[in-house]
Amino acid sequence: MRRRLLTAILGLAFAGPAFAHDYSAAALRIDHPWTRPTAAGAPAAAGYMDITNTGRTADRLVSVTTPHAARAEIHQSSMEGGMMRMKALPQGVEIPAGGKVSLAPGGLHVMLFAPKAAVAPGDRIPLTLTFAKAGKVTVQLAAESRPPARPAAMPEGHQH
Ligand SMILES: [Cu+2]
Repeated sequence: MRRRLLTAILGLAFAGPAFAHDYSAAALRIDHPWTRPTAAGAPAAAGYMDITNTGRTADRLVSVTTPHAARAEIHQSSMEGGMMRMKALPQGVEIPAGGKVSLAPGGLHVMLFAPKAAVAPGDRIPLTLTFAKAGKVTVQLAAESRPPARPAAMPEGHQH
């Protein structure tokens, strides 16, 4: 009972949509994971964040899971012949020693297929990241309405 109350209070404290939030796992820091609001029945959504490795050895983001979607994958978007394309990265993404990897619109991202519910601004979606060395860390994607990085680029969620 007491635990439930504490959880509720913490939930309120972190409810602000623009609240900067970060997580750490071993030598890794994960800054401000976010996603865009999505309508009910949307085929896909994308998740973004910065991952910094403060350690002396490289790590690797090997997989992602979420109870919010039927399936989650690590993707890379790129321009090919003037078209935005994306592919899954089954080997994941290396996080170099002392380096930072940004998952951002138009580049690397987490793809969430068949989201199970609509997402409104301010909502939080749990996402578990599995790293080769740092292990598992569950972050909350904050739903924020942000303009696309490039006006000509379609949001990742609309390309599947
Ligand atoms: Cu994608």
